[in-house]
Amino acid sequence: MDDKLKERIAKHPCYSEEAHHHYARMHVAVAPACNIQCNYCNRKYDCANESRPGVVSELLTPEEAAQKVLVVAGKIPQMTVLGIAGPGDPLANPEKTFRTFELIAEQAPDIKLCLSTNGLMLPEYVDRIKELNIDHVTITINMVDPEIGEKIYSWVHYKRKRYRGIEGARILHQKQMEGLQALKEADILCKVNSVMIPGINDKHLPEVNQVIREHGAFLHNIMPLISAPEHGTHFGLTGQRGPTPKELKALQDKCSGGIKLMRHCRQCRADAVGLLGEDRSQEFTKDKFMEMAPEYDL
Ligand code: CLF
Ligand code: SF4
Repeated sequence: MDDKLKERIAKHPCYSEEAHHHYARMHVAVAPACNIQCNYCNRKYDCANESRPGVVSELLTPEEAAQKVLVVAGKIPQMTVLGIAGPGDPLANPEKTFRTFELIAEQAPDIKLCLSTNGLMLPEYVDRIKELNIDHVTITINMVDPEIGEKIYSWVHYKRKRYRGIEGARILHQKQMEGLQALKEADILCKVNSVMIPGINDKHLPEVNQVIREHGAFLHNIMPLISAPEHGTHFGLTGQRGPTPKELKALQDKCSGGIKLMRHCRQCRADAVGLLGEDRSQEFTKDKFMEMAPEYDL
């Protein structure tokens, strides 16, 4: 890895395993809507692409979110990264997401901006992402074969139309690949998250690993499906199980020859605050952070 690249990831706790011991990230939950339906997600909870299923985050307006970031930055100096990862898909809520990033870039220019998306709308927004200096983007890619995709996604809502089954999976796949390519061309670092779903995409993920490597992804994070019947997801209700730690490790080992694999993901909440694995979100609920800094009036 060259020095310039090292510098770009040095303070990002997800992109650099080393950094996660010293630097913290926070998420702000500003993006409630979603444009696809993953079978492992229940919309009552946070986006399960980049978070722990079954968690409900406190939704904020962009102005409240910016205020929260300023308060947290004052209290946790190691907080170097602000991510938007839900509770729905950030790019299905472009106004709210980009307004939040703009406010933060104005008020706290040292904080790195990070975005996580299912990728459906990514090709439309790569220019905007570049303009705003968002240097880290995660796409959740669970398949590169729409026949597998149709078992993972029940529908995709694209340009005012809902597509079911393989048709929806095809559109999602195409947009994810275009988005990945566009990020590479714009020189934005891209991490890919994949949810490992035994019996559905577990044998297919080495191929996903290879394809994303060829398309220039920087890091691959294979996460286990967390499927509990009480979360009310399609997979939870149909008895789809998640992988055992041993199965997950075996798959990660199998994929470890190519691009770098992330193995320290903690499946955060859409309003996570603190070091990875540390949950300080309850210290900064809306009531609390509003009181901590009434002088910030955006
Ligand atoms: Fe957040 Fe995601 Fe950015 Fe990190 S989380 S938007 S890349 S700042 Fe990190 Fe959390 Fe794992 Fe995500 S540990 S769930 S990989
Ligand atoms: Fe749920 Fe996220 Fe999938 Fe949307 S992209 S259905 S919020 S897991």
